[in-house]
Amino acid sequence: MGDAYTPKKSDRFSFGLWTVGNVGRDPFGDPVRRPIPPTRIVKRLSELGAWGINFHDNDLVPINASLTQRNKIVRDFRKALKDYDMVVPMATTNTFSHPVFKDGGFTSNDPKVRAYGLQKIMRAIDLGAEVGAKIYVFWGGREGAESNISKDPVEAVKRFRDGLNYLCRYVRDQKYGMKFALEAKPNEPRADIYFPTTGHYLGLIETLDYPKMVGVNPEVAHEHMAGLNFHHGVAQAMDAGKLFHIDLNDQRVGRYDQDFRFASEDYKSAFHLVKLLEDRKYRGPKHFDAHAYRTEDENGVWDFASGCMRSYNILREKVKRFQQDEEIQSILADIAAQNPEFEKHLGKYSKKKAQTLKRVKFDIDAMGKVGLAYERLDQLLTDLLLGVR
Ligand code: GCO
Ligand code: MN
Ligand code: MN
Repeated sequence: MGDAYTPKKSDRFSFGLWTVGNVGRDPFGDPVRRPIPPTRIVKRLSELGAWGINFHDNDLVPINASLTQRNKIVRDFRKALKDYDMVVPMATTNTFSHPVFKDGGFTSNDPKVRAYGLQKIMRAIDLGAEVGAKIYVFWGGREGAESNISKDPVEAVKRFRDGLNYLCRYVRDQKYGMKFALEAKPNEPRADIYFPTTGHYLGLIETLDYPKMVGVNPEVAHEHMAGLNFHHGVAQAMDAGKLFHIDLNDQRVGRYDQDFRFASEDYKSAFHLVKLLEDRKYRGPKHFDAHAYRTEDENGVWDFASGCMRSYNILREKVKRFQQDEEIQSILADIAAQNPEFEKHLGKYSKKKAQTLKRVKFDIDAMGKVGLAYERLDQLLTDLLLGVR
């Protein structure tokens, strides 16, 4: 059964144990769902057409587990992966739940906490390597402040860099062949988190000891929380060769961190994103970092998971139609039309070119009067997205 939008393994869709496993706790209310055992999550997601499952160390192994318990949990999980043909594309560490991390891991003022943070991350990296994860995500949810007098922000950046450099060397030493992906967020749980946007991380990466090992993991909701255009940020990451991973979900601007089903709120932004990923042949994991509404029981969780993947595939189909639409394509061709008379002035600088360009006469009033017909183009897109084209 199924239709053209039914997900397939080749779509490379992944979820986190913490996403479908979300129990619906919020700052005002208790859990509404019971935890789903990781092995059942693997089975159900695979049946729905997902390809990968990601986790934080403690989504799989409780923080206080003994070594024997840990090894049994990991054994059972690996068996489920094999039985249901699922992979672990990405792993990460929980450096935010335990009270020890209340003032951050990497950026805590207390060296004892920073040392424990490194130890926990190294153990989590070992766990990730054991199940084949090739991408390791760093989301510094507690790396921030409420009282900005409590930490020197330059020192915080330095500590963050020191931590990443240390761990890059650890991964190289162990020959794990992993890459790191840094995930920005402006706030929540901290009032302000360091490195609030993907662009901030792109800046940091170039200052690291092994910049080639490190890229970004942009998340729709996080950039929308900051009021930014998500697909522009993703484009910049692509341009820098740094789009190692992506967190897909949805979010209304100006709200709390909603983590809604992908494309449930803003179809148009989601279309632009899918178009960018498809046009540019992004082949990394497409990870849904979202969760079911708090109103749902476990059935609702699987409806949520199917919905994320289905919406991506519907939008991918819309991208195809957009590319095959003759009227739209002819407008785009007009927009992209070359003008050799002026192209020759652009591109690489030379002294001669600059001298020539400085003498060219431009009729800026005439140039300013030309209408660009973007209204028509955008309405055609709207017709297409709303299903009347
Ligand atoms: C959030 C974040 C997390 C991270 C996860 C992976 O807002 O809570 O998006 O879900 O993506 O910790 O490192
Ligand atoms: Mn998030
Ligand atoms: Mn995320």
